[in-house]
Amino acid sequence: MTYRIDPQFIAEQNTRAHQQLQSDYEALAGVLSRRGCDIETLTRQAQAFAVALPSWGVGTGGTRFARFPGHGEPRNVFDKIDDCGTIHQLTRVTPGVSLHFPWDRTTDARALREAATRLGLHFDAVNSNTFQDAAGQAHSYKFGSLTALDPEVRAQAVAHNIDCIELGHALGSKGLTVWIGDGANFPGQSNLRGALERYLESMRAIYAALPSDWLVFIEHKMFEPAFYSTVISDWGSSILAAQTIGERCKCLVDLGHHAPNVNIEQIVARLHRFGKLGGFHFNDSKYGDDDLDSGSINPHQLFLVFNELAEAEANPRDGFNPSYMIDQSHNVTDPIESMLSSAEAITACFAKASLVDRAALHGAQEANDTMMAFQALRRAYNVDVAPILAMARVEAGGALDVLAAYRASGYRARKAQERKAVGLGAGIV
Ligand code: LRH
Ligand code: MN
Repeated sequence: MTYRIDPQFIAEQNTRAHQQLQSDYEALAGVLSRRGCDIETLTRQAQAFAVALPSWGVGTGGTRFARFPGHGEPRNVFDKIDDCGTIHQLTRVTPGVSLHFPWDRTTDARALREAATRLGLHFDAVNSNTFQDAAGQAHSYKFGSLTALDPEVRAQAVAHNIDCIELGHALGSKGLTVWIGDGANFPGQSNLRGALERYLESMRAIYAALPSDWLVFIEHKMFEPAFYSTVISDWGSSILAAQTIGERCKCLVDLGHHAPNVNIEQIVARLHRFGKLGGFHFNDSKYGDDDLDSGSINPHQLFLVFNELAEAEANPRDGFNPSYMIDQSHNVTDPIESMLSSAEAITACFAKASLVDRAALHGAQEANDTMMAFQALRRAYNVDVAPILAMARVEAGGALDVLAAYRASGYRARKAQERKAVGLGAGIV
């Protein structure tokens, strides 16, 4: 029997700080009611919010230079699910897990699905992987996968994606995320037009295999591993491909996949306008695809993204149901602590965006009152919503202070006992 944090322990931890929370909550309720906002409504909304965890995020990540694994690293997908279950037990906002194949391949989908269900988890979109050569693979992806010149390589990559759909289907997932590293390192190396045509041909074959209630997400990325050109390098390539491939092909925005200072919230507004906003990989970055903790570098940008999502939800285009997922690499922190902190940062930006006085914002916009339009956003951004998020968690059986409860539980030390030193890495290397 693997160690789980005792719900009674969490309740005892909460009791110690509940009085302080109650008074902070009532004080905030007063501030918000003077603004015509009902704190109970916001607390319900925060409770209903959900963001999925990346299975690869509970293992220590690394770079091409090195990876420094921590104690109690997950050894396999069942350990990863256990850790995701602990994050959801404390936050109550991370019921979904996004798996990556072949990293999370299992021969017993039923057992995995049952293990997830026992932990109150379900499987969000699955991720294919044609950016690495798996053991025993017939053809290498050195010169591309879905866009490779060799039709056998393309067929192998398409077959892998269809395999991911079948495994995901057995696990109850309803989506496939396709990110490929295909591109070139030298001018002239790749025929830029031909590569896109091969991409569209391969994606059509994957789309044809999609169950009728599934979506496929195209994830664009400016560079890396290719350093001169990437086949699906930006939102423009992604939306045109998605429009060409089909109705249930949508665009996924990984916040770290853009050049520094790109206006990502405007990309969100554009993708939504054309009915192609499929989902997100939340993280943060300062330079490249750093996969740092969400909101750790530029929390205001994350808030502005959620502000556009609130606008989109208020103006739905054939339904508004984007998939929210975290995609981070935890190289120097306890991965569980990073995801606890990131889930809080993401939910906080969602709650702050719900606090924007949209009538005041739109009124100021239509009056070209620049300062008051900006202030409508800033007033919401400046609200410390921590009491709302803590109350939402406590009322849902989670932890008032997720990091304090996690550390006090000794979960990591217990897992270090249970999971004697492992060889294989569970995080991104
Ligand atoms: C590519 C990416 C993609 C995943 C990988 C782990 O940079 O964001 O979403 O497949 O990271
Ligand atoms: Mn990603």
